[in-house]
Amino acid sequence: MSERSKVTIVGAGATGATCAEVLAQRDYAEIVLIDIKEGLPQGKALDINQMAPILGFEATVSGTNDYADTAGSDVVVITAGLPRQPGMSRDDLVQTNEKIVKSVTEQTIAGSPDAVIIVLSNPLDAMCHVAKNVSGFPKERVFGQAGILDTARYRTFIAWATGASVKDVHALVLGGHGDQMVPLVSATTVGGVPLRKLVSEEQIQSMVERTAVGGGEIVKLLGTSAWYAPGAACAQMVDSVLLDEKRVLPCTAYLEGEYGIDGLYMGVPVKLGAKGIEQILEVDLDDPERAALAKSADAVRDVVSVLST
Ligand code: 2OP
Repeated sequence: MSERSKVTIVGAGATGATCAEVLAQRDYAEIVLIDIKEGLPQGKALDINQMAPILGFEATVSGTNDYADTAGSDVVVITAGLPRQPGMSRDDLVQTNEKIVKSVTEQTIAGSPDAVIIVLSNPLDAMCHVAKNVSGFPKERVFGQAGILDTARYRTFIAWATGASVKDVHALVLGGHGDQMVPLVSATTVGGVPLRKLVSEEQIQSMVERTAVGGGEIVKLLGTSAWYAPGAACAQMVDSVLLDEKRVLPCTAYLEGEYGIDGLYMGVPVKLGAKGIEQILEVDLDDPERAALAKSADAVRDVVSVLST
């Protein structure tokens, strides 16, 4: 009987497998990769396990098509669903992915009623609503990954523009995981120095715009959605929960009045620990940022309104 925490990753596509690979290398969890496609999770799990002797971690990943094997999970990561193809917005996926997220949520919570659920499937904000409504779990235990990825894109562009280490770029992207997301320029610093002191307003605007369409830029290049950074972002959230790290990270959380938004999943900074979301933090926004966040909330509401769950 393993003493390790148990993480189930639903969907053994590129994002789910990347999340499993990054988590396996952290070496503290038992990881179950599940997919409807026979052979896919088993094959990827075997391949990741065979990295273990080379990279020096324990081989604790299993692949399955049977939800019984996921029972007793501490965290469930939902990556299942169709990815975007060129010309598609994330919102174009809503009806197909709603059915998939509904079904996998029902099947995973049956054996893992106390799990924390982390959603990655798109359209992300709406799929968080589906997972919460279907599971009936408290909002602290159902949330989504988007802000870490969006912020990582923004931080990368800033590191390139300033020639500084990406480690010293501190930033925050709020809002829905769509083209109306809100990179908070007022809260962006490089080694504590405000971004506006380092680069021109024109450069900042171009980085903000590139961040907002950052997922689409990769879809155009690859013909499908990104997976390395999304998988790693999700693993960072799993770490913070299972290691009770209390990291303050931008995550998609159910808001009930915070930021003036009620009854909607949106990206905001939260403290993540063993209980899931332990606190939602509110930062001061300037007027344009507040207006942009309201616009982003409207865009998320439009997608949520077509859900039947
Ligand atoms: C992205 O932004 C997959 O939505 C994800 O790349």
